[in-house]
Amino acid sequence: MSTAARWDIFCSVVDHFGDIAVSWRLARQLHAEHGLAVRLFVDDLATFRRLWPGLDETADAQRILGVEVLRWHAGTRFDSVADVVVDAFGSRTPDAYLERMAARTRPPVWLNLEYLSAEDWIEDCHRLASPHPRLPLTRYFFFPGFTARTGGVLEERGLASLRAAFLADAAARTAALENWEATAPDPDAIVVSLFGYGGPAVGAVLQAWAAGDQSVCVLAPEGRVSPDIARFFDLPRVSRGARLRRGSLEVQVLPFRSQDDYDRLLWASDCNFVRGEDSFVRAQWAENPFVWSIYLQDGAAHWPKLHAFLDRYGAGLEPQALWNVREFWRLWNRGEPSPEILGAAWQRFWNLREELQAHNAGWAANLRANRDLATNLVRFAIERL
Ligand code: TRH
Repeated sequence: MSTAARWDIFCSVVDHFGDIAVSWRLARQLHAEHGLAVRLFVDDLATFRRLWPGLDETADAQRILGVEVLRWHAGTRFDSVADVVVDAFGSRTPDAYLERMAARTRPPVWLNLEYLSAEDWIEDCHRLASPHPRLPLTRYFFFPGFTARTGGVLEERGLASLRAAFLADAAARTAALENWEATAPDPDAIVVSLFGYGGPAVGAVLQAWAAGDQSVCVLAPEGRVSPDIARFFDLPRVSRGARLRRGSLEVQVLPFRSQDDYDRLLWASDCNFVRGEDSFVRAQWAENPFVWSIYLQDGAAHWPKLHAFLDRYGAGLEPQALWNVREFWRLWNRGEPSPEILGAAWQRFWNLREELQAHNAGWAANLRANRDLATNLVRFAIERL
């Protein structure tokens, strides 16, 4: 084992799934691909269990896929510190732990894993050192991102081959949809996976699809969009198993499944509506046309982030094509309530599907050239030990 063999990741779940989604993916990968002993401290096992149904919500300590998962609360006692310590997304390493870090002759490498962004400034802040105000410790900013001057994004080794094998095997698609409890969509339907934060744009796009000429089959895991689906179909609520039709539209409400299952849902769909951070990245690895619901931030800080991504991602597209993508994404994130406006923008977006599919393959190849986030973190840590 190397001197950077023991890693502790602290994950405080702020809301939704993104914090634990990324922390868990990272922890698994550090152990499976880099042979590291990883402890994942999490303050919300109930949310974690949604992504990993085998997890025991009541256990203070459990080992999953070789990762030691520990419940983290105010009374957590730390018997040891690791060689590398990661604060995921603003999680604060507890003071008692920091004191122990500082007491070591050679303090651990301490990393602040930041949120993903395509903005230029992150390249300047990536890898910057920030001294602790009191203790002899330095924390380094580590920014995931889309360029070679950032930490990259998470991608497990072999993911591309898994996807290629899935796409080459029609039976695998059928099996995946069955596993999601979905019934086979009409063969000529556009299959859309729908994951988002909900709001008036959901009803508007459903209306546009229902009124359109082309069949659309929406596969929607239960969650924030469910009330909007129910409202559209004049129902008090919808839950998994619901099959609803209006005009050219079919909506299937699915269960919420594991992260690995979710990848297969993205691969099996023609177009993916995703959100936040982790599903957004997975849609990029899926390479199908995708639409991003960005996580809303105070002071509308999410808009520059959305456009920064589109500027980078769309650099290789024809200007008119990029305009069409930007317009649909902008209206979707604005919560555009008019089915006519949103439907027309969707049509312009969907007319680009072949161009986008080809473009996304190139985009994924470029991301891969930056190396994956876990490998970049490991290299950075080794340099500093
Ligand atoms: O849940 P999110 O909205 O998380 C957000 C973002 O990360 C945001 O940036 C952050 O600030 C906020 O949390 C606190 O979206 P995200 O990041 O896509 O995470 C969702 C995870 O859920 C992702 O790993 C995919 C997974 N998932 C499943 O495992 N099964 C499912 O059925 C579905 C629909 C999703």
